[in-house]
Amino acid sequence: MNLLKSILSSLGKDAAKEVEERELELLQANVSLTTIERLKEELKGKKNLKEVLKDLLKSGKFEGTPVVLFVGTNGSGKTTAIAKLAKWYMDRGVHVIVAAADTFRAGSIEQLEEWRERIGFDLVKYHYGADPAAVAYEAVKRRKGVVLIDTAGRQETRRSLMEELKKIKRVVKPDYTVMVVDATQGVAALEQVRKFDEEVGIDGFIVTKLDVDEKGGLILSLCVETGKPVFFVSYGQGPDDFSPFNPEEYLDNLL
Ligand SMILES: Nc1nc2c(ncn2[C@@H]2O[C@H](COP(=O)(O)OP(=O)(O)O)[C@@H](O)[C@H]2O)c(=O)[nH]1
Ligand SMILES: [Mg+2]
Repeated sequence: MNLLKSILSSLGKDAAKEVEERELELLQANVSLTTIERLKEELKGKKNLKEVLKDLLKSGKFEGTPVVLFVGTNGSGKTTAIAKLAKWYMDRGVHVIVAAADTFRAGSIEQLEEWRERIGFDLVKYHYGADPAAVAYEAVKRRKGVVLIDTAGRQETRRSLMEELKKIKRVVKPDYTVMVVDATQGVAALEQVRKFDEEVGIDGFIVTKLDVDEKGGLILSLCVETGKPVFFVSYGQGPDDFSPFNPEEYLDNLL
C-alpha cells in the first residue's frame, strides 16, 4: 500500500521539483551542476522525472558493419572496449579487424595481441612510431566486416594528437567516431569531451568503469550537455562486462 502510494505521488510530482529535491544525491552520483541547472529549467511543469529523463537519454546503435574510430584520453579504456566490442560482434558471427593505430604508447600493440589470442579477431599492426593513419588505412583495405581502430590517448603535445586523429579520419572516413569516457572521471571528463568534439568531431560515447562509479551520473550529463548518444557501457575487466546502453536500466539504478 505504501509502495503504491509513493508510486502514485511520484507520478504526480513536478519533475523539476524532484530534481531540486534530489540535487545533492545527483551531484554525489557525478551528474554535473550544469546538467542539474538545465534539468531544473527544462523540466518545469513536467511530470514523472523518470519518463522525461528517459527521453533525454539516447542509446546509440551502430548500423550495418561499420568502421569505428575510437578516441579518448589515456587510460579511459579504449583498447579494452575495442576487445569487448570485437567479441560482441564475433559472438554474432561478424568478422572483425582491429587496427593497432596506437603506435605511440609502449605496450599498446602487445595489449591488443593478448586480446587477439583470447578473442580471435584479426589484427593489423605495424611498429611503434608508424603512421597511425597508414595502419588504419590498411585495416580498412582488408575489411571483411567490422573495423575497429584503436588510437593513442596522449602525445608529446595535445595538438599533435588531435592532428593525428584528424588525419586518420580524413584517410579512412569512419562511419562512427566514438569517444571512450571513463565514468570515474566525473564532470572533469566533460571538458575533454568538448575538446575532442571541437577538434575531431564525435558521434557518441562508450562509457567505461561503471563497476567503479556505479551510479554513472556522467552518462546523464553527456546526453543532456551534448545531445549525443551512448552506444555501449563497460562495467569490469572481463570480456563480457559490456553491453549496449539501456536507458531504462540506467535510470532505475540512478534514481
Ligand atoms: N574496472 C574497470 N576497469 C576497466 C574498464 N575498462 C577498462 N578498464 C581498465 O582500465 C585500464 C586502461 O584501459 P585501456 O583499455 O588500456 O585504456 P586506453 O588507454 O584508453 O586504451 C586497464 O587497466 C583496463 O583493464 C571497466 O569497465 N572497468
Ligand atoms: Mg590503449
